[in-house]
Formats: sequence, structure tokens, C-alpha cells
Amino acid sequence: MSSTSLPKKKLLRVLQGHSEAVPPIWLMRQAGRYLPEYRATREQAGGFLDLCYSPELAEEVTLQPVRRYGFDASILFADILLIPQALGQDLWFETGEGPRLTPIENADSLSRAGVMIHLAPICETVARLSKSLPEETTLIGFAGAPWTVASYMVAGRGTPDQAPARDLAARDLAAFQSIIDMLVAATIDYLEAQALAGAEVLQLFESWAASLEGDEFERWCVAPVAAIIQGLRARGIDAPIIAFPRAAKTHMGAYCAAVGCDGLGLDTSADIAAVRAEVGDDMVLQGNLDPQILVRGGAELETAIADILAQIDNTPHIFNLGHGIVPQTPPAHVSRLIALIRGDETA
Ligand code: 1CP
Repeated sequence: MSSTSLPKKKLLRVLQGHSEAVPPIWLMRQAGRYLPEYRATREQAGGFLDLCYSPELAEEVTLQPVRRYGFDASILFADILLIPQALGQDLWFETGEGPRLTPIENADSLSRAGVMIHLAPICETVARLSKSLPEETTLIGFAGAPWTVASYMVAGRGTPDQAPARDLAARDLAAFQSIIDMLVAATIDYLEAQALAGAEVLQLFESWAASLEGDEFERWCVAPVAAIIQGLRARGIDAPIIAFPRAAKTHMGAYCAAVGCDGLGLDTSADIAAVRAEVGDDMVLQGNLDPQILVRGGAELETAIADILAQIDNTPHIFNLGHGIVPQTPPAHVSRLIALIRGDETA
């Protein structure tokens, strides 16, 4: 890939296929409970969903980690489960337990009619951020990939193995397909709106890719993500798109070619050099430091970072974790991580 004028933002340069001596860095869930200022704003909002739907407060928590650490990117503060709620499914968060939805078995009770009205506050957060972020910081919008989102819609909660969704897909393929189709259409509208509001990069989170293999992986993980990316391109949205099929048991070269992503997120189990050999020189990779090593810090953190930097070796790569940062992470370890990446030995 080449371009006549290189983007000013480091993350966007890398997403055009350029390697950088010091890779750009951001962390999944970089706004979150490990930061005292996040906990304070969440308290002020009243609840997690109130925080997501308040453009002013969601903007504030998105900016907090950028202010504190100077990350190269910020990710919109929202959640992958806002789409089911926008489609008409009940969603709430049980304190200390996570999301709950009233389980569904088909798309009969869902409607696309109000989706973009419901999600308008999220697009307003994006618009505010595109004005308030520092000029070197890239704004990332996101959505969940349909299989992952549907797994919560069918089970009504997070599950270790996504058995309820796998079971529905096996029992009543047409019913499950109707939920996936609804999600594909709504996600294209939603990501298009985020891009038009100012999101410069889009990421699709497929957190539960590991529960499907073979034809089922093709049908429920590959085809819907390919359809979303194609749909966005057909509408003229040219923002780079990062797909993150966490722990997928598939050939990554084939996955990238089939979905048409510009970047690929790697979970903690991935071997960067082996994936690079599979996907070729142009695909941008992202990840994959173990969030638990960031919790422990010390010499182990230094070794793990040096190891990743050695494997990146002049290829287009975005430094990140292999999954979201956990609430137990000491904020000082994040400062240390950034100093080590950027070679600032005084930190
Ligand atoms: O404050 C709190 O207690 C809520 C914790 C929290 C946060 C900070 C949740 C609940 N969601 C979020 C924000 C969030 N979620 C972001 C914001 C941007 C950032 O990264 O800083 C993003 C991108 C997500 C995406 C998300 N939500 C995913 C995909 C990534 C992943 O972690 O695998 C998933 C699976 C969810 C669902 C969800 N939302 C929240 C929780 C605890 C969960 C997981 C529930 C489960 O599986 O049991």
C-alpha cells in the first residue's frame, strides 16, 4: 500500500500499511474501572447504561485515559450490547455480575425502525470526541460482531461456551439466521453513522469466535462480518476496519481474505510471527500482550514487551493487549508500559 500524502496520525499511518519504529499504542477497555476518575464519573452517571447514553459523560470517560497516558488512539465509550437494546430487547446490568437481557429465540420481537434514534446519543459522543481529542489521537468506533452479540441475545447473559446460541442455530437455523440478519443490517447503519460522526477507524469485536469451527464458523462468524464490511464499503465508508476474532480456531490468512478487514486483532494465545507469515506483509496486526502480565508488572512485563517488539520487527503493527484491561491493573503499570514502548527510560 502507498499513498502520496501520509496521514499525520500514527495509527492511521500504520493502518495504511506503514511500519513505525515506535508502534502506536492503545488498550482495549482503556476507559474503565482500573481508573479512579472512571469510577467517579460512572458514579456521577448513576449506572453503566446511563454513562453510555450521556454524550457529555461518555466523552469525558473516553478522554480520561488519553489525558493520563497520551495513547495514540481512543475508543468510543459504549458497549456491544446497545444494539440489541436499540432493536427492542430489554437490557440491564446487574451490579457486580454483568449484562442481562430477556432471552429471545427469533427476531419476531425485534425492529430496526428505532435503532438509529435510540443510538443517536452514541453518535453525538463520537461527534463531540472528534472535536475534543488531541490532533494526534485517532478516534476508534466499534460494534460487536453479530455472532458474539447474538450469543448474549439468545442466552440473556454472558456464557462460557455460548451453548444456547449454538443450540438455537442447530435446532432452528432460519430463526437464528433472522437474528443475525437483523444484526448485520443494524450494525451497518450504526457503524456508518459513527464514521459520518467522526470515527476514523472501526473495530468489530468477535469475542466468542472460539466456540465455532468449520462450516458454523464460516456461516456465523465469517459471512456476517464480511457482509458488514461490504455493506459499509458500498455506502462509501472507507475508514479502516479492524476485525478481532478472539481465539478463533481458523487460518487467519483465510479469515482476513474472506471478511475483507484492514487490520486483525490478536488475542493472547496468538504467535505474532506465525500469524504474520499467514496473513502476509500488508495486513495490519494488533495486540497481543496478556492483560494479566500488565497486572503483575515488573521484569515479566519488560520481557513480554521486548518479546512483542522483537516479533513486530518493522511490520505494520498496533501495540495493544490480547483482551481488555482488567480492573485490578495498577495505573502505574500502564505508564510503565507506555514508557517502555516509547523508549522513555526516565519513566
Ligand atoms: O463500569 C462497569 O462496571 C462496566 C464494565 C464495562 C465497560 C467499561 C462493560 C460491561 N462494558 C464496558 C465498556 C466497553 N465494552 C467498551 C468501551 C471502550 C473501551 O474499550 O474502553 C467496549 C469496546 C466494550 C466491548 C464489549 N462489551 C465486549 C467486547 C470486548 C470483550 O471484552 O470481549 C463484550 C463481550 C461486552 C459485553 C460486556 N459489557 C460489560 C461486560 C462486563 C461485558 C462482558 C459480559 C460477559 O461476557 O459476561
